[in-house]
Amino acid sequence: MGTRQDEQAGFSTERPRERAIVVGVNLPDAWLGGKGGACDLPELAALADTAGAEVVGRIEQTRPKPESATFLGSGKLAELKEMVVEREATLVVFDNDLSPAQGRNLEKHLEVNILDRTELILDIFAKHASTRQSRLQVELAQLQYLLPRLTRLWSHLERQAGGIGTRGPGETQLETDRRLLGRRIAVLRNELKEIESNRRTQTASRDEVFKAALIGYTNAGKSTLMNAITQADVYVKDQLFATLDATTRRVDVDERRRFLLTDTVGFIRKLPHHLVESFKATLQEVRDADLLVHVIDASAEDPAHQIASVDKVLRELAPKKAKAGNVEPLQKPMLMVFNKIDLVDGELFANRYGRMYPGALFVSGVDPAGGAAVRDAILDRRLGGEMIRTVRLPLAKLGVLSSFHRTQSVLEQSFEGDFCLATLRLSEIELNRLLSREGAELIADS
Ligand SMILES: Nc1nc2c(ncn2[C@@H]2O[C@H](COP(=O)(O)OP(=O)(O)OP(=O)(O)O)[C@@H](O)[C@H]2O)c(=O)[nH]1
Ligand SMILES: [Mg+2]
Repeated sequence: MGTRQDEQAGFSTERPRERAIVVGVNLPDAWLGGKGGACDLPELAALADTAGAEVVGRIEQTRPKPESATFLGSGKLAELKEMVVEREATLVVFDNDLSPAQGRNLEKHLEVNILDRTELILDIFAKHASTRQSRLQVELAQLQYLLPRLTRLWSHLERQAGGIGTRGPGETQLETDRRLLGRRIAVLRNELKEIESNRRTQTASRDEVFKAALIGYTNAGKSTLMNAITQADVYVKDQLFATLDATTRRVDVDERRRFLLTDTVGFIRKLPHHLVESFKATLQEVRDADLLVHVIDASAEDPAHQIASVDKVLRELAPKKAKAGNVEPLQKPMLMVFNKIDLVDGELFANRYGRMYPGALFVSGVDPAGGAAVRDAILDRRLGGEMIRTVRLPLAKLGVLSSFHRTQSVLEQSFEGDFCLATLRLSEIELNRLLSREGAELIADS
């Protein structure tokens, strides 16, 4: 694949595309403490396509648990082998994470490269990283992922140098041992720390300015909205993880109506943990934001599923102060923006999701009016201000909290006799409504 610079300059540096078969095993949700769940082959195919492969086949299986040696059962494995030969596949990609041994066994049996979802995503990140910071972050994530898998990597690279999944750390690391890898990891961490502290010094002066960050599932249209609102020239493309670096621009309507807007890396279902860890510096912009603008692709097959995936990544970003196992989302005001509304029946969609997400916007980022609506809503939030308050609510009124739950605005909740104590993120209007109409009582000191 050519780089984006090549692409923008009109060069073509394409090498023959790998021919990939995508494979997924649906497991019960609870398998291995929540690591199971249904697979998503259309999304995996989109990832493979973004990585530069041509998808030539799909295989899906439902099992109570994976086969320990080969993940797939023997019947499906035989079917896969046949498909590999028949369609001249050069690569098999699994939606599930494989253990090093499973990967090795599958490679031996199928005689093609095997990648799992994590490796594929890491590969796309490696290909899209264009700044020093994002390159270091990707390398760090790759090394951490590869460290326990070194033996498999050896055989993997002996067979095919330069294919998908072999980009990145490259041959030099191959010749090193674990100790050297460990040292490289430490060096990368230090360099990233330095970049981060420089960024902090540079942005310290921006501290009093209101900051909004565009977040959301990959390909939802964050960069499109960024460009519409700020006239920035951020890279927009119909592919996954087009954006890896945070871009911040000032929006200045007048003295009072001004804020900083940041566009950042997209999230995805099962975003590899190592990536979230290494991208903490980039994602610091999200943590620093006063307002999260959550962009959702209204034309996605299941927007609610994407919202849930984004919330899950946000929980990983939340400060670790809380008790173990705590799953609080990042405690920030959030503006929900359903984008690409031009691709769906807008009225029907807004009716349905407007009820679930009060205060949400329904826009099209490719229409200038869409950008203006989001900009004005950010300004409204900035000037209107949300607050965090604790209320005591009769149990019989618990239902009124459902809309707060849906927008991740219930920050804490506990029960006391016939009452519920809820710490909510809400506007003055919502608070007044709870107090005057729902029999809620404001708890002092909150
Ligand atoms: N029809 C339509 N297409 C849109 C809209 N907004 C964005 N797109 C298209 O959707 C694709 C993805 O847009 P991006 O702005 O790159 O999405 P992103 O959220 O920044 O994606 P990543 O950076 O890859 O995570 C592009 O092809 C856009 O042209 C919209 O409102 N309507
Ligand atoms: Mg983007």
